[in-house]
Amino acid sequence: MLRAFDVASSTAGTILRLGAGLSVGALGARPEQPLVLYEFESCPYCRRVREALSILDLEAEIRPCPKGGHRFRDELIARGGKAQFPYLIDPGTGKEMYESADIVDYLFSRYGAGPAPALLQGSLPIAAGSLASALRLGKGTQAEPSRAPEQLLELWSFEASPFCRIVRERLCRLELPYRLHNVAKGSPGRDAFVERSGRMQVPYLADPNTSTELFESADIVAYLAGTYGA
Ligand SMILES: N[C@@H](CCC(=O)N[C@@H](CS)C(=O)NCC(=O)O)C(=O)O
Repeated sequence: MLRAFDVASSTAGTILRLGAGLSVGALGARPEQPLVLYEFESCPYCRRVREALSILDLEAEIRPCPKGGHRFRDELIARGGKAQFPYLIDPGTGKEMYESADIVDYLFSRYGAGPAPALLQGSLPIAAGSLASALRLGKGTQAEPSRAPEQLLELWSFEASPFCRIVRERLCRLELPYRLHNVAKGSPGRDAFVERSGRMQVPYLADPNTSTELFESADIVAYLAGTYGA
């Protein structure tokens, strides 16, 4: 029953956002180095940026900053001067910035082939994203005690997937940093992913710390809680 509500409320969030981040759009140049994003899952401004990453088929190192957490929040305050999310770093160009609208514009101008779609612009994505997060009853908001991994975890995902969201929420709450491989519909990265994992299904987690790789959101969530939850 709980699981059914979990999936239904996550799916409702995707519908509220009209499927943003389901498919890739027109792509431009690729980053020289992976992007870095400080964010937390339930933040509607962060969601808008994650949607852009999926549409533009961009990978990023995610540094989760849930409320009450310190692992990356403190790092961001030291770096950028304030606890405001999202914050993007593009190591290949040296650009760093707050403000989701500016980040989305930057990503589309640098790595897209035209302006950001209307779906990501203005206040509507923020209103709909806030409602979507409310339906999730605050999951992906508050930090939980956890052990820090030595090496980055890796997650194959795309923003609109209800099952991927459930996993990203848990990674967020446990403040577990990960390399986000976006493989939305139409992603050129899908072939390489299938070659590695054996089938086209996300979420898929790889944890180099324990040499574990697994499908299935419920199994991944249980694995993360059991391995890194304190
Ligand atoms: N105008 C900013 C607003 C960002 C914003 O208000 N983010 C909230 C989270 S949704 C925040 O950083 N709150 C501080 C905190 O969580 O401690 C943007 O579009 O990026």
